[in-house]
Amino acid sequence: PKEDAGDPAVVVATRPKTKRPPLYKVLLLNDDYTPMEFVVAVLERFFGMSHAQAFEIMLTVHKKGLAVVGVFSHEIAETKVAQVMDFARRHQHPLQCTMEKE
Ligand code: NFA
Repeated sequence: PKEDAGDPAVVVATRPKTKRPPLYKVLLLNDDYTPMEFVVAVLERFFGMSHAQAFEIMLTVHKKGLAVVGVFSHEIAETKVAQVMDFARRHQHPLQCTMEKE
């Protein structure tokens, strides 16, 4: 059988690898204590949502337990999570925000 190991006559076709970076979903989790208006404010402030959009997503989190609030590069997702967690902590609300690889 013909082998290509080191055979200078064999050329293997290659394609340039355009490896896209992995994306991360940022998730907001429901809890019993964080006020609805606070969650809406978070979604407006850190995720650029309109008030109507933010209210809709807040209700989804409230009813379903969680929702994806955005998809970002690893660095941006980490920043969003840190911003939300810090903002919630400063206001003494137990709101949780996490990220997971898409
Ligand atoms: N469940 C909270 C309440 O009834 C509202 C909430 C929504 C909290 C979304 C966290 C996330 N006050």
